[in-house]
Amino acid sequence: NIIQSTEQRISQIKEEEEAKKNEYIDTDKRDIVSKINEKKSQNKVAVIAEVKPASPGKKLRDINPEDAAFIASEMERAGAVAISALTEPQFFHGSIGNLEAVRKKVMLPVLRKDFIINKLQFEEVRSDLILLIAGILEDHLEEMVDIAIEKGFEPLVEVHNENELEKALKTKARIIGINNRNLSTLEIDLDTTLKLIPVIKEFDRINGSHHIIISESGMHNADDIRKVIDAGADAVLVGTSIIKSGEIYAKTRE
Ligand code: IGP
Repeated sequence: NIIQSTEQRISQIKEEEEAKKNEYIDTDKRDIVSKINEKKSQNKVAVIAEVKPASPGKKLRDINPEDAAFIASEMERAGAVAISALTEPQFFHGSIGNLEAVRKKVMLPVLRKDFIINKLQFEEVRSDLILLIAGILEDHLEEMVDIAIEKGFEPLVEVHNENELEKALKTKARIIGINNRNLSTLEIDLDTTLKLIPVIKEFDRINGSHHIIISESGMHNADDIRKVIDAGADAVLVGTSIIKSGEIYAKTRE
């Protein structure tokens, strides 16, 4: 009857809604997962390069939007799979303007690196990926991941220990970042990546899922990178050592 057929129409609307929700991941031109897979298929290391003016207590160099755009385009030319742009102003000297300039200039996916604690921050600026730190969001993590996805961001959930990782694995995020730097002591330990990867692999094996694993922070040479890649990381995120190398930065105006 007419009510039944109307209900059918309604369930179709619901299905279409669901399909739309998942659509951005598959149709987004700036999909980091395909970028990473492309690199891996060429037997190359996938590097997410970070435009990083400073870290707490350590100024690296001033980066205005014009510099940020230039630096990012050099990173793209050098083969980075994505650009991470710091937008936190106080401790990392980042800016929304830097991210906007970067995303205008390059074709790569852009990760917003900031301390996201309130959903209003999603409205501030468009990025392809957004960092969500499990250790800060705690019980709000799952909700924030859902909102990020709904708003069209690819969440990158950052963890530093097994407890945070377990929470991350319960969310819909498909990208996990393992931060080798302890955010409270600032100490670096690459073994953090080596310790947590098997936990993710085991979870994926049991659940038939597939997470993308990114090892973040504290890598300064090829040996460091080899260590985390051999352990099973799909990509690395590097900031400081690119900036310090001066290769790209030397070309920007002083
Ligand atoms: C880059 P490094 O050691 O290469 O500069 O690290 C990146 O991992 C680091 O900047 C970072 C970060 C963060 C910054 C990782 N997680 C969270 C701000 C907020």
